[in-house]
Amino acid sequence: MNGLFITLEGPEGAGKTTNREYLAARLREAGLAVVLTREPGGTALAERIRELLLATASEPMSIDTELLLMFAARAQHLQQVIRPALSRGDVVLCDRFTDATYAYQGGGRGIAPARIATLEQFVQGELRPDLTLLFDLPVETGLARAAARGQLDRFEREGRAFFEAVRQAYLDRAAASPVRYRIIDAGRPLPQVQADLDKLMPGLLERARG
Ligand code: Z5A
Repeated sequence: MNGLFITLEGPEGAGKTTNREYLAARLREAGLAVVLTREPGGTALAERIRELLLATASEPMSIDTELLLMFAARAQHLQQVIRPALSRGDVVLCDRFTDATYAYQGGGRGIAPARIATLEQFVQGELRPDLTLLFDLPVETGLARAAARGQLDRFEREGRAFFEAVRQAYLDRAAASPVRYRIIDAGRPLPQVQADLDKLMPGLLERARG
């Protein structure tokens, strides 16, 4: 695979969606082909799985169902979008990927990382992101931003302890893989966050052009 696989991660309201648009625009200005996508979702079928995952239903979803649906959506997304784009040599900018599973289903729900790793290997084989941008911010700041948007989805209704565990799981993973991760302080005003992204651009361009 010749492309560059970049994932954007972080807790609620971290600004992943806002900043992936910014980053995509900068990379396209530089002449690169960029595929902008997200998880769970990214294909018609995977977006239907996303709806199941985010909706609050009358029947509680078991944590194993949640885990398996995340990977079901990911399998479809990999086959339809991510692997073909990387084979073409494109830059794939993906809003959340398997680090989110380790953070939410692992840190948040308490599923053992080894079980997640088994599914990761089954669904992805050796494919892992080349670079992961972790937008980190205090839980209360992120929740306030998410709340300001209006209706909360099934995850956003979780309590503060859940989101603290998610944030910590992300930080632990970043500490364990410092080469793959860049931690961005996302609690600052947007221009400062985007100034950090600008500083990453020369390195990204070099890697994307091989
Ligand atoms: N999930 C999971 O459990 N396991 C998995 O494996 C995967 C996902 C892949 C949906 O993800 C849910 O799926 C998610 C985890 C779970 N849980 N939740 N909730 P999602 O990525 O679609 O949903 P999200 O995390 O809730 O996204 P978000 O809240 O939209 O956050 P964001 O994309 O990082 O932020 P944003 O939309 O760019 O910004 C939020 C608001 O803040 C918006 O009004 C911005 O204008 C504002 N903003 C952004 N940056 C700033 C700064 N720097 N200052 C001030 N205001 C800002």
